Amino acid sequence: MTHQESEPELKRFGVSVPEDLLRRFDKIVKKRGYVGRSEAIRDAMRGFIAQCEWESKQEGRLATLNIVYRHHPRLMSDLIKVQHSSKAHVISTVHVHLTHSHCFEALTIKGDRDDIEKLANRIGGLTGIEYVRLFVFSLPDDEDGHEH
Ligand code: NI
Repeated sequence: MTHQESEPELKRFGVSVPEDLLRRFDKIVKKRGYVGRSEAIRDAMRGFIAQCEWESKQEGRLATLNIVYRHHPRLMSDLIKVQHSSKAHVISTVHVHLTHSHCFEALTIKGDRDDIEKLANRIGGLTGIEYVRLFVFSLPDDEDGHEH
């Protein structure tokens, strides 16, 4: 019986890279103690693939949106309206009264990527918002809560 993690068949391929890039790569290969370039390239490819797959995934996204604004009753009411009408869910809000006139908020948002981006853009477009920064994470499949 072979173990499921038995050696997969290896394919060889040629790669052309600038000398400087190879030199910098080799330095890291040595520093990190890889057996050789091949092992380091396999590792880099796995990381690259995982990143690309996560980036293209639409569902199960978690994001933080940081905003700074000059508080005003009109803006406060707009902020609430926009959040209530969004398909993405704001699951927590941390509010900090920054100065006499300014507030900082960190919103944690869950939803599909497009819905999160739409919400961030709508908030960013409100009059009185002075700073917006969105950071989107991907959730690993096993923590998605549902399967497809
Ligand atoms: Ni405030």
